[in-house]
Amino acid sequence: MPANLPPDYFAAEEKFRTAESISAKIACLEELISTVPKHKGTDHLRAELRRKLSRLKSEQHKRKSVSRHESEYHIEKEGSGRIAVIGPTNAGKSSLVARLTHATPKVSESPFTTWGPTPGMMNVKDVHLQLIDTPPLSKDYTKPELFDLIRTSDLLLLMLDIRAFPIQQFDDSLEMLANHRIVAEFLKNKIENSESMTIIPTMIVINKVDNQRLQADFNAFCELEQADWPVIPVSIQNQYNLDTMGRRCLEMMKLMRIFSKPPGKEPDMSQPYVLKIGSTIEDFAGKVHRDFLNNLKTARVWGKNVYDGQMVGRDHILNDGDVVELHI
Ligand SMILES: Nc1nc2c(ncn2[C@@H]2O[C@H](COP(=O)(O)OP(=O)(O)OP(=O)(O)O)[C@@H](O)[C@H]2O)c(=O)[nH]1
Ligand SMILES: [Mg+2]
Repeated sequence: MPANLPPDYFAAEEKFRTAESISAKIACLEELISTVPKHKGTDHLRAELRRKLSRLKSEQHKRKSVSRHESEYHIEKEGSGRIAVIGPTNAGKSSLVARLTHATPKVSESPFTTWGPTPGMMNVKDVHLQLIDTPPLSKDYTKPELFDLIRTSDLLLLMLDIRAFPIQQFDDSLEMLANHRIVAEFLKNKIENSESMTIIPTMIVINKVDNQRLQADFNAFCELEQADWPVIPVSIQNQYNLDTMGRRCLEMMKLMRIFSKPPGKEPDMSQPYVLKIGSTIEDFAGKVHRDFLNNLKTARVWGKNVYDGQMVGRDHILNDGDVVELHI
């Protein structure tokens, strides 16, 4: 018997899919279960959702009971990817996280202000990315757990202060990472034994480029270093280049946004599905719902490399910003 699910179900499912913490997931799943009509055709689905709910609840319980012993560096992954903001003291790491998220890490002109990590959520073109403030990379003392946290990140923002010997800061930071077997992706062709290393995409963010003179210093830094790696000048104080930096984060994480259009309706442009660049219609269908993946007959796409509303097959490769209508 077909499930005949109401539109409320798909809206609630979307909320569940994008919920960012265990407690939010539990609340959304409870709402989702309440939208499923009770009849023979939905028995299986309701049982499956209830199983999922009980798994989430026991996970939440487990975390609560161990959290007192857990390191503060053990942070739950949320959003479409994790970015660690790392670098020497006073570079502006906490300022960046405070500016781009709702988190409120302490910012101060005195060195060694931050002693633990603080996660926040950054919104880039409606994609939610976890941005984590971290204590300074310091040769004198850095907790080993910081490197564990770095290893779990999808992207590193190595932040340096243009006014505080950035070349030295750059070399020292990369050396400290290498000592913990972590290598910026742009260096991967220059190292031996890369199999035993954790290689992570890394963008160098040069902060405090507040004026023209400091912009000239930034240009000189790039020239001296012959920078052929991802680097961007920013000023958190003046909000200079922060939007561009966010967009480059998405590019470096190889993420793209795909919008779903129900047949006969306008697409929902406020909530993209986030997929890896190179994903296909089939990957998208799998993200939307297993039913779409299993029963997909055809799809129509509006966007790049297609005519408006062009019919495409399962293996059509999507582009960032495409709108897709799935037909089952
Ligand atoms: N001029 C200028 N100052 C900035 C800018 N961004 C941050 N600062 C200042 O730099 C100082 C250090 O900022 P924080 O964000 O605390 O630096 P941090 O990297 O978190 O430092 P630690 O926690 O010690 O590692 C503060 O006084 C900030 O106000 C900027 O764009 N321009
Ligand atoms: Mg700080």
